Amino acid sequence: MSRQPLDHTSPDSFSRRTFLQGAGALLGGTTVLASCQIDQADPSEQEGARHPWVKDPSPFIQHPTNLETRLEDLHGYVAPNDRFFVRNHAPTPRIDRATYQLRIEGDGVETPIDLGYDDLLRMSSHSTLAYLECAGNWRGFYPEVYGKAASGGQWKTGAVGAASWSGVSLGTALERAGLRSDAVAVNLFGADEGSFNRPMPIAKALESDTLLAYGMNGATLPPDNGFPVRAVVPGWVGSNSVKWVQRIEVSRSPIWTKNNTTSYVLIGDGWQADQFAPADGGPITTLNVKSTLALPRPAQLSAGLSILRGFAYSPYGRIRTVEWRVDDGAWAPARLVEPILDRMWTRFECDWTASPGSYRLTVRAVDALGNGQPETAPPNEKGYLLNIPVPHPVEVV
Ligand SMILES: Nc1nc2c(c(=O)[nH]1)N[C@H]1C(S)=C(S)[C@@H](COP(=O)(O)O)O[C@H]1N2
Ligand SMILES: [Mo]
Repeated sequence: MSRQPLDHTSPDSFSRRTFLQGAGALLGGTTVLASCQIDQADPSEQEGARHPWVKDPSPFIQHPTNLETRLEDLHGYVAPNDRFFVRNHAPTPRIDRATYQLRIEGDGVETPIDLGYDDLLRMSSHSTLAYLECAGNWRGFYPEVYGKAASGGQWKTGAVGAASWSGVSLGTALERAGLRSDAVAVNLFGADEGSFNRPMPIAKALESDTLLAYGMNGATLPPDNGFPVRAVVPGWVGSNSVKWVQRIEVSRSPIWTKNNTTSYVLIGDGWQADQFAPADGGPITTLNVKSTLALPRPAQLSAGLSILRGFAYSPYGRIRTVEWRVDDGAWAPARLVEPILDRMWTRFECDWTASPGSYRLTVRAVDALGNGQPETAPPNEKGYLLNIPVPHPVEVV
């Protein structure tokens, strides 16, 4: 298997490349770039049919079909695979990689093709570090922010995770089928019940970091996170990162499906809908800037000095500043922890000497382009993309 040079076109590419070369140490000694190191054991053989997921759910906040990460459990740069959140619309399908086939078809390609798992492993590999976040992350704060719950999973802050992903650039796979120059949209379908799918425009599909990934943090993709092959669409809402991809449709006309007309759209006063027909509202694509403390909610701390930790992230560029404050006090800068890369989360720390009492701690972030978190924003029916800073309750004893 050839090891390809990284192909990053962003201005941050140099430091990202430097980081990737040193990433083995941070990721527990595995070499993230060499896809030939992918563990050959078949995770689909594991036990676990009792749950709609396969991984041990005990470290997570459990929702009916979803597993929410406890951010306070993360102590490294990436979220380990056994702590990475799971968002499932249907139970995790068990797929045998020996018989797995990925179909690429549609009027946007010259020749429909089928690719097996080994075909993908033999293609040029591409790795990237990126965070994934569910559009509904923080939805559980709707009652305290807007006085009313929004429909959907009541996530707090743990429907987000960062990982190193390895696989094949989606564009490289599409080229195998003879991508037509007049193709405009790509839809990816999962092998789960209901065949979860969400389209994206061809330009996003052809970004080199838009992947068909088979590796995660130097290991084989876990079943719950998409084994054998998932999409990774950095910077875009998690729903575009379709798991268990088994069919790709390339089209010469825009594609409208449930997941860009009635779901994953912004509906409500203050959100323009008319211009998005046939969708009920604007389909959400790019994520937004957020920051959060990595503490249980509510948190309990001992009086004296605490080093508070957290994560800040932006889909647009690197995090430039994180600020924090106690109750309605003055904002103070938090300390950013290297590495600080675009499309990854950045860890931050705040030193806090506190005496016993009840407090509300708030954090807010700004990225290198000046994007930050708003003081106010209109709610939307499905509770997507909330990024108003929400105070974190802390009890000091
Ligand atoms: N096939 C399939 N892909 C899917 C989903 C799904 O239910 N089925 N959920 C999507 C959503 S809404 C999110 S947020 C991400 C979550 O990825 P994860 O479960 O690996 O954290 O997967 C996306 N891909
Ligand atoms: Mo999601």
